[in-house]
Amino acid sequence: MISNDLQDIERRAKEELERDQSAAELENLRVRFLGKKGELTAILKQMSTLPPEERPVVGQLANRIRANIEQAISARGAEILAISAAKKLYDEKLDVTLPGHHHDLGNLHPINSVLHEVEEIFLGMGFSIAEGPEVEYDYYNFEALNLPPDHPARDTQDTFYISDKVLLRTQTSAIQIRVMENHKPPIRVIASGRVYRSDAVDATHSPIFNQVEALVVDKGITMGDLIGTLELMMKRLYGEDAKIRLRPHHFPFTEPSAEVDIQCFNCGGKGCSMCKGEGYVELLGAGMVHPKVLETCGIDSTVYSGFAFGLGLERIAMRKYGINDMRLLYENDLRFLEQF
Ligand code: 2NL
Repeated sequence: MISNDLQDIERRAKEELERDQSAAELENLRVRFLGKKGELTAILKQMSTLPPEERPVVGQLANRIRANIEQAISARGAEILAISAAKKLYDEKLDVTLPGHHHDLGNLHPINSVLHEVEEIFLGMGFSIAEGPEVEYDYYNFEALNLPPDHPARDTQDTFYISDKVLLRTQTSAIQIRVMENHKPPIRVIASGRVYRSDAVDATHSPIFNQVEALVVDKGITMGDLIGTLELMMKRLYGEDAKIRLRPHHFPFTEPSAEVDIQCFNCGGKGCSMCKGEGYVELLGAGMVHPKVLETCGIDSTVYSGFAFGLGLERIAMRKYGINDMRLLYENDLRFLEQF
């Protein structure tokens, strides 16, 4: 019976509608039941097999069922839309009263922060920054710096040799030699980086440490320029009250040479336990560039003169921040590093 088939279609369509969850599923259902190739159309095609008097009745029934199904689909469509809108609202709800996420901010390592300070001071005086290799030729590290092959500072006890001619640089001076080789005076550079010495680790020694060196070469450079530059640097680093003194010393690459001390902050020069009764604390080594070093780099020492000094960043950082054991600087313990 066609009319039974029609009612069966309506019943199944409504049943399926209840299960459908999305607009796409609904459209699929509409096509299957009401589309040109759908079930309802297929049944209407059988109308011609009916006796003529039954056709209008079945036709009306078919139209009513089509209208019912269409109406049910659009009602279900509205329902699905409302459900998905409600779900979206729920999913996207934002609680503006929740506390924010906390991100820990990193900060500079005390060695880097002192390095940046020194760099800023010298950039402000028109210096450039030079770099060089940590694996270096013996020539740049020693020979060009007036350290002959039998000099005690080249002792294998202190230097990590890689081969006869190659080593881990023991001082950043090697960088400055390369600068003098490649540039004509006037020269104003600072060079910094890791240097290596075969030292045992203790509170004031490490086989790897960091140096900064400054080098100035020009006509008429004197000891006065060296002292003025050192005083300015120390006042910037430690405050206007910083007082320095120079003691005669010896380095093979400078003549004259000096060790530079800073007056003890704790006792103001009277002598206390912090400066071991000295009133001063050693900070760095300095001097006028040895004429032999200038000549080796192709600079005429009768026309040009220069000064140089070198300092250990660890020592400066330890003084500045009151750190009493160098090892703390290398252990990367956050409880320590977060204090700076
Ligand atoms: C220290 C302090 C120093 C220099 C480094 C230097 C560099 C050139 C020429 C001459 Cl290219 N001197 N650097 C000078 C004096 C001291 O370092 O205690 N070193 C062992």
